[in-house]
Amino acid sequence: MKLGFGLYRHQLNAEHFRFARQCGATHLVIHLVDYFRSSRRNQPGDQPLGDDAGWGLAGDPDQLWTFEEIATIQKEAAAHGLQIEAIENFDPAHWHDVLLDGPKKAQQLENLKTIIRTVGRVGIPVIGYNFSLAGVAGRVKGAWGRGGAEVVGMDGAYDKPIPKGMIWNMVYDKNAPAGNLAPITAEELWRRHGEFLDALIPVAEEAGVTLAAHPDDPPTPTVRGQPRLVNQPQLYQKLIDRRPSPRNALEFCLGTLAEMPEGNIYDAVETYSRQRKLAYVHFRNVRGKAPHYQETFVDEGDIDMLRVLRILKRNGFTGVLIPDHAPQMTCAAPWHAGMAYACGWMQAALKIVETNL
Ligand SMILES: [Mn+2]
Repeated sequence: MKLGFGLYRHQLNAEHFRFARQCGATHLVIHLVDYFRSSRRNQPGDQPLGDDAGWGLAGDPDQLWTFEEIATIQKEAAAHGLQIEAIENFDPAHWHDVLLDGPKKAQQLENLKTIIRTVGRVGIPVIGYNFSLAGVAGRVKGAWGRGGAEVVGMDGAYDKPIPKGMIWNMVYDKNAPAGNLAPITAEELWRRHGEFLDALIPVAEEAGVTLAAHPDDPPTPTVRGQPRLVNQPQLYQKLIDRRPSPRNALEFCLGTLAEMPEGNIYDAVETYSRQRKLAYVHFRNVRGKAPHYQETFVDEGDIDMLRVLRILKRNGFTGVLIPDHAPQMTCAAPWHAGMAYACGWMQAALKIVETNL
């Protein structure tokens, strides 16, 4: 197994590449969507949190990520000893009508095909995505971690409707008419996702790129009044079975899966790693169940992370694990300290498991 590190768009620079490598990472998962450009609430020194207005403006609908742009980042990362394992998340500007079943759907499926082919040409093996209308919304922050560390969590359901012009917690049309998105059913969301897979998996197979689905974070039955796709561990199986292919796989988020009210995290790790469906892992711990849970330090929450690593090892998982989010630690660099702590713990845990101690 390999230690990876997730970097947001504004962190794709030499300073952060060096920091990730110093933490022991050999691989990167990078975000090309900028969640910090225009949000009132998202702080560049923490994970994005947002408010009712989401994470600010989506990107340029007419500007798809180019080969040159991605290859340049890849080259710079390589110069720092880091290999890019995945690009995480599509830009809502490029696929809002795929999620919404809107008038630009056909054109935007072509956008996604172009992006998949480009990423394949650069040589990055995975694209992580989250097929969700509300996206990652409804979470709050508090000093709930060990020693009063500031962490993110959920304190009750969040069902304030999504305003028109917003999708996936970002604004893709700031001139949208007033009013809210009409709620859809879970069946309709699954139908849209099935069409997405049918259109894109053949292209992903050809391009040599795995599409990896993140479960719904937070995994409540609805967020902002809209259904979730994967908010219980067994729904991952439905997603896999909808279009069987080695390129239809999972961005396996331990924290989100453990937040789910049903199932058991160890069974989920066993079931999906045995099927070799884990493209990469978000290695994050949590306390409680949605809609009342808190993220924790990696060694503090409900999940026995060593037990998880032993299951992964037994089932032959050799892929990348990234810390996902970490608590903010009280010092001059709260994000850096939290991430470094997580990486140090993971390095030691991986050594123990890989050498059968
Ligand atoms: Mn995650």
